[in-house]
Parts: sequence; structure tokens; C-alpha cells
Amino acid sequence: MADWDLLLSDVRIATMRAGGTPYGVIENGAIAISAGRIAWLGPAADLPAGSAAETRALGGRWLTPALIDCHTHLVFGGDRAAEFEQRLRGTSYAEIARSGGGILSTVHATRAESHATLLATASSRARALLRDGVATLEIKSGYGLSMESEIKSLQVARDVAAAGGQTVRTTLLAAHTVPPEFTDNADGYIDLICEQLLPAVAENKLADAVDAYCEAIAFNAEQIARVFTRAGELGLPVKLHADQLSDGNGAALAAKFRALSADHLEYSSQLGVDAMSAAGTVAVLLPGAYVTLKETHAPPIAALRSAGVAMAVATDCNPGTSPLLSLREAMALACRVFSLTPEEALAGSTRNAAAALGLGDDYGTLEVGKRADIAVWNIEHPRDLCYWLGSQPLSDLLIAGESANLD
Ligand code: DI6
Ligand code: FE
Repeated sequence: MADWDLLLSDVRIATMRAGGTPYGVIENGAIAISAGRIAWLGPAADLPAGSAAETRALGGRWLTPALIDCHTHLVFGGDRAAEFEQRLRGTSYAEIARSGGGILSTVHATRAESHATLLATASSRARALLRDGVATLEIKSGYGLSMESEIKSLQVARDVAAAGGQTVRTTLLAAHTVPPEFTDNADGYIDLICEQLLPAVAENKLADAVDAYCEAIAFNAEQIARVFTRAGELGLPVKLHADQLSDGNGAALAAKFRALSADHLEYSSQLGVDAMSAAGTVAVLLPGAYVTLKETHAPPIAALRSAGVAMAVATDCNPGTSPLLSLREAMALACRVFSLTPEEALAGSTRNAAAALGLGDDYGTLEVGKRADIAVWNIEHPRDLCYWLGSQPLSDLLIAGESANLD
């Protein structure tokens, strides 16, 4: 009887543990795996006596924690490529929205598509992320905006996990925008979310968290406070799309509800940063939306850094503002447009992304006892993951100690 299921030898390890050497590096290392968890890791010279059912010598390749995409809108119908072209020809976002484009055009397409069709496209997008090293991802609803279609979207998100082997955390984002049935009656839609949709979603365990869009074009602090209070009563943690297009004090609102994360943050103030620091709310940076919208007002990175706010990086994959299917490209963009260091960007897609999903105990770093979710890379140094654009350095992806099918 072997002591371990798998031994990875002749490896260089970036554990991404906080506080130690840069990237938590272990040179000339080894990792032993049992029952899907890390049983031992460290310098190979210190490997304890023991036998492995299988040993893989990896020729000095780099190992990191598998990547975690903590903010995606993968479940949606249709796409917005024509709108993208319109915008580049000079039509404004507002004009497109007024003519029935924007989020509401995706809502119509999503409502019209079947569970099977939505699952096929969402699974295809999740596989693209898998081939990029993503073993865990969050998937929001938010293009259904009715009882039936929001529940359909969350059921599709749950089924993506079964289809692809990745860990999926689902988030109810019914408060994404006001649906056509509630035009000029946003409060009536908030009533529907609080009195009917949230109880049904909680009872059927369809969502792991609740999100909302705090913005002048979406919902105000009072409306979001009602949704978050109801979520808390039902035992669901919250996260918030905050201060993306203007300073709506969203970061402070998220901190007030001890949100897992506040996301976007382009216009967040020092007040919001300090509130997030005190609450332990993770800042999720979304460079894909920032560059697609040609935004020029970056989130307060230096203030977040000096306040000790954990910073995560995600794709925000959605058809309107961030049609981005590579978390590594998001990391590379975060370095270039937000001036994150490569180590911060990698921590943002591992350790801090896990924290943004409330998964930090089991995911996000390579440590004894944690899941053996491990990415194997053909690179010379972990910084290469942010340095090269368009490269394909993933050699293998272990999910709970088993190699994923990357074909
Ligand atoms: N912020 C965004 O950038 C997306 N949603 C949100 O709350 C936009 C979604 C879309 O345009 O389809
Ligand atoms: Fe988003």
C-alpha cells in the first residue's frame, strides 16, 4: 500500500503563500498528493521516506496554485460583437442602450435560449478558461431578470461544474439592471428579488453568494441594502459591482455589509478603501472591462496596496464590457494598465481570488491540507505568466490531484 497517490518531483514551486519569499518559491521541490489533497511539499532533499503509487518527474517545470477566476458572467445568450463594432464607429454606449441594445439585448437573447443551449455555450467558455489554467470559477446570473430566467441561469451555472470538473461557485446577480417589465419601477423589481427570488434561490441552494450593480444606471444604495439585508437573513454572503463608472460610495456600502468583495472600483474614494480594509473586503480588479470601455480613470491601486486591501484579478467575462476568455490575459492587462506587479497579479488570480469567493481555507495556495489544484507551466519564472501576451505555457492542470482533459 503506497503512502501517497502521486509524487511530483524535479519541480520549482510558487506556493503563493503570503508573507514569505517572493511568490513563496521553493526551488528543487517536490509535492506529494493523497486523496486529492497536498500531503507534503517542500525541498526534495527534505522529502520524508515513503512510497508513491505514481511518480512524475517534471524536468524543473514551475508549479503554481491552479488559477481562480472569481468574477464571470459566463451564462448568457447571443453576443454583442455588432455593438462592439458600432461603438468603434462612434455610436455611444448610451445611444446603443436607448435603442434596445446593451445589457437588455443580452437579456432578451438569454430568456429565449434553452437550458441546453445556454449550458453548451457556458461550458465552452469554461473550457477555454480551463485550458488557460483555471480550475475554479465564479459564475453569475444577471441576464435573466425574471424569476424563471434567473433560476434557469443559476441552474445552468451549477451544471457547468458537472460538465467540466471545475469547481464552480454561483452568484445571484438579479440586481444587474431593471428589466423591461419594471421600467420606472425599480423598487417593484427589488420587491420581487427580496420577497420571491431570494427565498426560492436559497431554499434550492442555487447560489453561493448575492451580487448587485451599484451605479446610477442600475441600483442605488437603498435598493441594494434591501437586497443585501435579505441575503443576510437567508445566510448568503454578498459581493458588489462598485464605483465602476462613478463614485457611488459602493466600496463603503460593500464594506458595511462585510461583503466578500467589491468589484471594479475605478472611482472608489479613500473613504471606500479604508472601509474595505477595516471589513476585510477583497478588491476585485477587472481590467478587461476597463480597456474595453476605454476607461482612463484607474482604481486607487496605491491606496488599496498601502491600506493592505487584498487585490484579486478576474476576467469579468461578459458579452458587453469584457468579452475576455483568458484569466492570464487579465493578469497581463492588470500589470500593464493598473501597474500591478506580476506577483500581485498572480496572487490576485490565486490566493486573493480564493478569498473573494470565501474559499481561502481550501484553495488558492499550495500548502499541506489544501486541495491539490495545481497548474504546471513551461516557463522560466512565474513572472512570465504576466510578461508574455498570447503564449500557451500550460503543461498540465491537476484538479484535486487528477490531470484535467485539456483537449
Ligand atoms: N458591469 C459591467 O461592466 C457589466 N455589468 C456590470 O455590472 C456589463 C454587462 C453588459 O454590458 O452586458
Ligand atoms: Fe461584472
